[in-house]
Formats: sequence, structure tokens, C-alpha cells
Amino acid sequence: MKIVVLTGAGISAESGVPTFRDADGLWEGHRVEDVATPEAFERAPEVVHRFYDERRRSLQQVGPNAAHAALSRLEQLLGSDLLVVTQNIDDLHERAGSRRVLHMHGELLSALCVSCEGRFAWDGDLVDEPPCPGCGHAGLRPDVVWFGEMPYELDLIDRALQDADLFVSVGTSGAVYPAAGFVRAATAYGAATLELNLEPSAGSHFFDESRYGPAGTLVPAWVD
Ligand code: BJW
Repeated sequence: MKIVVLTGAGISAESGVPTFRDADGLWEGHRVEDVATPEAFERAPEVVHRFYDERRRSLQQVGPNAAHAALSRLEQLLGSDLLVVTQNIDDLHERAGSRRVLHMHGELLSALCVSCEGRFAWDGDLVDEPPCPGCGHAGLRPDVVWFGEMPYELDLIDRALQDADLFVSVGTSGAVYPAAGFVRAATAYGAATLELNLEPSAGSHFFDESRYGPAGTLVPAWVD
């Protein structure tokens, strides 16, 4: 059975990573729309850098939880029949042992050069305008996908959805496209669909089945 699992901020919540749209989902009074747009970066790059530099540093204080671990176990069973598509920019799936992970909204531990468009492994701060390791230009930005930008790997994801027998969505509000549209695409391609979330998402009525509760409980119960 071929399975595509889409994950969102809710899967990392029990690891201590704040979500975007829950009560604690604000950063110093900013809405995500105020710090996750190219316009915000143009207007106040240091504010945006600080937001991502802090999140990059916080990654070292957290670890994968039971939901990440369960998806890693599932990959050991299914091999290439499982693909995890994550909207998250943390590396908790990888640290739990998952290898078949697509980061459609980019990665905190990567920097993108605005000049040569090179992508580089990065674990330090970006606020000090370090030079690009590729071309030397002082224009590195977080390698993440902001509103209005094209998410990564959409062709691969669409092909995986076409082949999937089951599409599972974990810990996402369904507020952000194109990820919010994957359930309808998967259904149109013939897959069964399952939502695992703390509460009904914006698109919960599109799923064949929904289970509500914390991912750290629901995902292991589904996998095992
Ligand atoms: C738990 C839990 C626990 C909590 N256990 N669960 C109208 C229609 C269609 C599209 C648009 C439209 N208007 C505008 C657009 C485009 C726009 C968009 O979708 N805007 C919406 C606001 C409407 N989208 C874009 O611009 C995207 N690009 C694009 O569309 O390109 C053009 C294109 C055209 C055609 C085809 C394809 C493309 C880009 C979107 C980029 C989003 N970027 C961000 C920031 C990334 C970097 C960063 O991390 O800072 O991505 S925004 C932010 O939202 C982040 C997340 O990945 C994303 C989704 O959030 P997520 O993961 O769902 O988190 P939350 O907080 O919303 O929800 C958490 C959920 O977990 C909740 O439901 C909780 O209940 C639950 N939960 N604890 C289980 N313990």
C-alpha cells in the first residue's frame, strides 16, 4: 500500500515547537503573515532574520516526539511506499530517523542566496548578513517558502499523490495552499483519506475519516 503523509506544525507541537495559528502561535505580537512574506523581508530584514535565527537556535532545545518516531517506524516497514511531505521547516522527522521526507516550505537549517540562488546547509544566525559561500554576495536569506512564493517539490508531490492508496494529514490547520488542496487532489486520484488532528481542520469535511486528539497519541495508535 502506497501512503503519503502530510504533516504540519501540530506534529511538532508536543516537542515544544509553537504552531502558527493556535493561541500560542504568535511571535512577539507578529502574525505569521507579518514575518513570512517577501514584502516583510524587504521592509525589515533584521526582524525576519531574528524570527528565523531564534527558531533555528530553539531547534537545539527540542527533539522528535512519539508521532515523528511512529512515522519513522512506518518507513522501516513500508520503505519507498511511504512518503512524508512536511510543511514544517524543523528537522524533527529526520532526527526521528525518517529519510523519505520532502520539505515543501523549506528548511531552517538551510540558507538561500538571493543572488545566485544557491542553497547551503546553515546552522548559524543570518542577521549579520554573512556572505554566500557560493558567490560571496552578502544576501543570504532563510531557505523557506513565504506567502506568494512557490513551494518546493510540487511535481514530485503530485506524482506521489497520483500513486497513493492512502493520504494522511497530521497536525495541519488546512489554512494554507497548495497543501490544503492535497486532500482533494488525493481523492480525485482515487486515494482514501484520513485526518489526524487536535481539532477539525478547515478542510476536515473533505476527508473520508477524521480522528481528533494529540498527534503523539493518534499517530502511534494509527501506525501500530
Ligand atoms: C495539533 C497539535 C497536536 C496543534 N497534535 N495537532 C486562496 C486560495 C488558494 C491559495 C491562496 C489564496 N489566497 C492566497 C493564496 C496563496 C497562499 C495561501 O494559501 N494563503 C492562505 C492564507 C489562504 N499560499 C501561498 O502563497 C503558497 N504559495 C503559492 O500558493 O504559490 C503559488 C502556487 C500556485 C499554484 C500551485 C501552487 C503554488 C506559499 C505558502 C507558504 C507558507 N509559508 C509558511 C511559512 C514557512 C516558513 C516558516 O515556517 O516560517 O508555512 S506560513 C505557515 O503556515 C507555514 C506552515 O507550514 C503553514 C501551514 O501551517 P500549519 O502547519 O497548518 O500550522 P497551523 O498553526 O496553521 O495549524 C496547526 C494545526 O495543528 C492546528 O489545526 C492545531 O489544531 C493542530 N495541533 N497541536 C495534533 N499536539
